[in-house]
Amino acid sequence: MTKRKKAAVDPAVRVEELRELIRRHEHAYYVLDAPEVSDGEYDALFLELRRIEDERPDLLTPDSPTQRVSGEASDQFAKVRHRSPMLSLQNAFDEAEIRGFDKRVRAAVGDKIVYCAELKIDGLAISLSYAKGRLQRAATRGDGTIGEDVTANVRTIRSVPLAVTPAKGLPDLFEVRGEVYFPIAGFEKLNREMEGAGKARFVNPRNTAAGSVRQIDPNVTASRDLQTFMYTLDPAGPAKSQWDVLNALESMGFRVNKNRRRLNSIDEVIEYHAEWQRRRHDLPYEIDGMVVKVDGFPQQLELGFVARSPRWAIAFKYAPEQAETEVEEIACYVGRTGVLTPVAHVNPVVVGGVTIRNVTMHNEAQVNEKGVYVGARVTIHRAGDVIPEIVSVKKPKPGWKMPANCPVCGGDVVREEPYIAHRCINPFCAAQRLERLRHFASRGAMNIEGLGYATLGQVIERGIVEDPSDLFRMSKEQAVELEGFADKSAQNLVDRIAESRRPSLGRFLYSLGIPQVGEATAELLAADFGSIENLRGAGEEDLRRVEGVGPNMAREVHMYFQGPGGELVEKLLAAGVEPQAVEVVGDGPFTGKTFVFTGTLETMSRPDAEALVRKLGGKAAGSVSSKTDYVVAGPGAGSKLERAQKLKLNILDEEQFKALLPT
Ligand code: 1X8
Repeated sequence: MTKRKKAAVDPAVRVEELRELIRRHEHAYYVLDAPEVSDGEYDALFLELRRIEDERPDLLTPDSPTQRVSGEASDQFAKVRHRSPMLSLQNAFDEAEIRGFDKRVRAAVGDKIVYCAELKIDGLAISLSYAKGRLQRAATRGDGTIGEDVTANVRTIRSVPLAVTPAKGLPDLFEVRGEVYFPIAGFEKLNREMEGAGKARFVNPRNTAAGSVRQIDPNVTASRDLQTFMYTLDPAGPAKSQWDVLNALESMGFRVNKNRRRLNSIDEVIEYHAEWQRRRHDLPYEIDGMVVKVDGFPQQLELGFVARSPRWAIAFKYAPEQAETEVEEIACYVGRTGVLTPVAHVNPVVVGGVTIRNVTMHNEAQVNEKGVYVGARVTIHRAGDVIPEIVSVKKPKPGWKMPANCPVCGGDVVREEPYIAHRCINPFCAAQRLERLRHFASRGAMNIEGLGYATLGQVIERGIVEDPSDLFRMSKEQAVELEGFADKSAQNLVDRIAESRRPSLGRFLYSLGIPQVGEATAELLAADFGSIENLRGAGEEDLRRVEGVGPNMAREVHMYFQGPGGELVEKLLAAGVEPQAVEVVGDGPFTGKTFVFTGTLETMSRPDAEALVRKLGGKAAGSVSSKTDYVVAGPGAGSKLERAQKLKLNILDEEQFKALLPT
């Protein structure tokens, strides 16, 4: 589109035009997140500008958009003195402390207070010096008085304007301050690249942002997708409040965080802080609190400073989500299927407001990928209700090995290819038995209240219970002998077990603990097969037809019912457990009708036909009785057909069955 055929245009005019356009598009793209042109159009403008500048070096200026990457390496950062010290903030960690701040403020300047609340970005503070609207220098905070000159690097950050039109009333020289940060998505992408290249992961976005800004080679900084939020203007010019400053910065083209609010009381501040505590994980960057400032400059002036902190501002922090600690032991936990899970016991630390003592890892391979060992110093991350995780190890060392014997029963531990997991293969392992029982009784399964580890441990130890079916035979006399039980509680326990006897088929299936079958799969299987009899009779092929069931799962389910699992089901049914066949909610053309299929069908599988019946409101049963409404018989039909004929039931062939289906 931009062919170089512009003889009529004065290059000196054209470069200015191009710079203007490119700046506008960069601002729209990097600051406003609202691009006005395609990447291709932007690239074309950029290329045209670079070509003119190559031909006419006399037209090149340091604030040209082409000059973001200097390519020049500085091996050390020069020290620079800030125009005015870069302040640090006092912290408030809870409501009492923020109320204390409010009290001090009101004692000093009276009750008519407006607060300006802004998100506290977990980044790196920088100061940008402008002279007549041009970026002269960028510096890190350093000790607050003297920082490091990182101009070459900061110039590569696209949301930092190299040239601005100063707001009215600003002097020739002014400084803009704010935060450089690493967006979470970019951080994760970088870590994927590091992993792909076999290099160590970066620990967190904050450190990585700091490292990226302090790179020797600006090209590295340029490759890192850093971002900025600015919040201070010094001097502030005609602005009369922090709120004014933020708006002035925004209109000069700086990137300013939109999540800000002016609030009239500390209660509102606390509420706003709580709101962002809930929402913080929806943000594409990390925050570690909220900065609360007295909004009006006259009041800020009156409040003044203590040491290096303003008395008119405070950081109202959230619980840190990362902490360093030491691994004291790597133990193994045995699950209900015998899978061994490595657990790092660590020196207790508070992460994300919760004390962490144990961190679970997936398997041996993961322990070694991370290089975790006893004595390692590790960084733990825990965000929101997310499970804690070791994100990095100080001096990683691979070589940790799963024990060769189960830590609970001493049985053999093996790794069955293709699975990564190691398993204790002793089916009588006490740990597995306990976990299977606990799973059976759990909320999503049979939902038997009051059957926790302590009670189950006792009933196993006393030989009252070996498998779940034994629970239904436990007497009140046996229960009352258990530690912590008396007459009434023993009766309660027995009653609650009895009450659990009629679970839905889905819950029942889930409670069995079939390998790979979680709650969702259990429901799928229940909906498709409708009864435990149908499911037990299903072949691998039938199982694979269920949406969401893959070949591995089909094999596991099939094998489960062929082996000891089938026996357990028998025992449970014999003990009086009655899984409730799936009833279709709502009405359909087959509502109230029971079908039995026998023999082979030509155009559909039996499970599919049965699923269809259920979908249309009917029941698909496994055996013929006088309650059966229709028997659909195909070639090879045997005893079921005979019985149906004896009972004078409605017998259909496949064609007749299909004629009943709605079109
Ligand atoms: C630090 C930060 C401030 C703000 C946001 N994020 C930070 N990390 C803000 O005021 N919006 S102020 C500040 C400081 O003064 N040390």
